Amino acid sequence: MGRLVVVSNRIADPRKTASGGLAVALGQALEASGGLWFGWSGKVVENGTPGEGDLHLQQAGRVQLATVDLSREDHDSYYLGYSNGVLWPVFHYRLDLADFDAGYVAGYRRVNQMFAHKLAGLLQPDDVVWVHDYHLIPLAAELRAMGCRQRMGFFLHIPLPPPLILAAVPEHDWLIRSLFAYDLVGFQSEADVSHFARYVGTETPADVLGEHEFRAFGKTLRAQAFPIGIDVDEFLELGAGRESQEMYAQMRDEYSRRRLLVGVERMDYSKGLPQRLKAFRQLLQSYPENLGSATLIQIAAPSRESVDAYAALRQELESLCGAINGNFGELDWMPVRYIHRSVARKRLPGLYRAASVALVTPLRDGMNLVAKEFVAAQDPQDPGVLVLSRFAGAAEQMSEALLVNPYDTARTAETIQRALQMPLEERQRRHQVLLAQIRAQDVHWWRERFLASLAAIPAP
Ligand code: ADQ
Repeated sequence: MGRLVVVSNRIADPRKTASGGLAVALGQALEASGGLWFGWSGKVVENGTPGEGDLHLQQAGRVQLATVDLSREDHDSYYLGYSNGVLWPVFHYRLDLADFDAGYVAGYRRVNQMFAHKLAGLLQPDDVVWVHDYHLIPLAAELRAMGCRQRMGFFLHIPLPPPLILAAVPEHDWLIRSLFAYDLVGFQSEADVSHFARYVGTETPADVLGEHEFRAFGKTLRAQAFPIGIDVDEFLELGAGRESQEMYAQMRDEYSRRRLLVGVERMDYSKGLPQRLKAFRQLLQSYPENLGSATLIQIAAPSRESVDAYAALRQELESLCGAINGNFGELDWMPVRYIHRSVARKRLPGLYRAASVALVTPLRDGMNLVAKEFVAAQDPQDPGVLVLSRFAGAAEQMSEALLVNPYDTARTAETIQRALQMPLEERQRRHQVLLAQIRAQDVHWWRERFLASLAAIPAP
């Protein structure tokens, strides 16, 4: 196989631990092939010309990093507008939050064209191109239009909704047609693959050639589930580090007389935060033995704050947390500690390990890596319990977690109570199965399976 070229909206320097498991895993593959990582620089040029941006090249070991600046107008239409104001909500089944402003798609297309143009000049004939996520769906089609014949794969990190939800996007046929410019399209879960197959079966003239093969628009496409994992060893190493140990000791100390529950995410309406807080409130009401004891640490890192729906969510959360603390709190006990900041990655394993229960209850999630990180961080002798939404992609693999419907407040509260009461033996047994599972299907397995499938497809 030739050089690997990874394209994603944001790129990360794979040598920095702050970047996380995905960057490390992709970085390793790039190192091995002496590859190229291409994406937006993160810089917005006020008064810049739409469709134009400077290209920056930088060497990081054997990996070349190539980034492009965006003009304000491009950033607002491609990134905030179409990617995060249309595709993100619709793909998470939230048609009510989508803003189908016609100007956004023009910017989305323009930036994909510009990226394709800049990238085409850097490609070598035997490169293998791996494009990531919803920001870049039409990239391969633009590259093909410029004559690029390299093997190209696409991985969608977020869910693909059922056909009739997808069809609400005015440009849905263009988006799916664009996917046929790739040779391989990867989804997080079998549910996503089945939505794709149903969409293609009902909305396009495609022939289904086999379980994972579709032919339409003069092109054959393979579409399959590749559930993403974490780098378990990297996470264990972080857990053994000083920062994580300190975090653990500090939490254990401070909460020695309490039961700790933890939630960690980006502040996003897909993560089910208000529903979770309501379930926690119900827990305190229905099972008063938790009063003065159960403490939920909810970390919600700021995210996409200039998109309107996010500001409304923040207000709702702050008022819910305030009401729970006001109604149930005591001078020496606050039921919810809500923190609107991110936690340093090096400290995360210590926080997870100090918790008796993790609440990972998104309304929809492509995969959800926090669920897997929580399992990796536990002490196998005395592990915490994972309460996981059945609507996270991770639920397909992690059936030994306690699965919940986050919309069902009463049953979720009941399940949290069950998690808090679970006997040691059952906790150990469930943890052992979950750990073996996330180890077997880790981020390296994910990357190798995707790239092997892509390599197995005959070059176009
Ligand atoms: P995200 O929606 O960002 O990712 P997730 O997979 O849960 O969701 O988290 C990604 C990483 O961010 C994890 O490593 C986690 O530890 C870290 N993180 C999240 N909140 C944090 C916080 N407050 N402080 C510090 N670190 C935090 C998208 C999709 C997911 C999919 C991933 C990967 O939405 O469904 O699992 O991509 O494909």
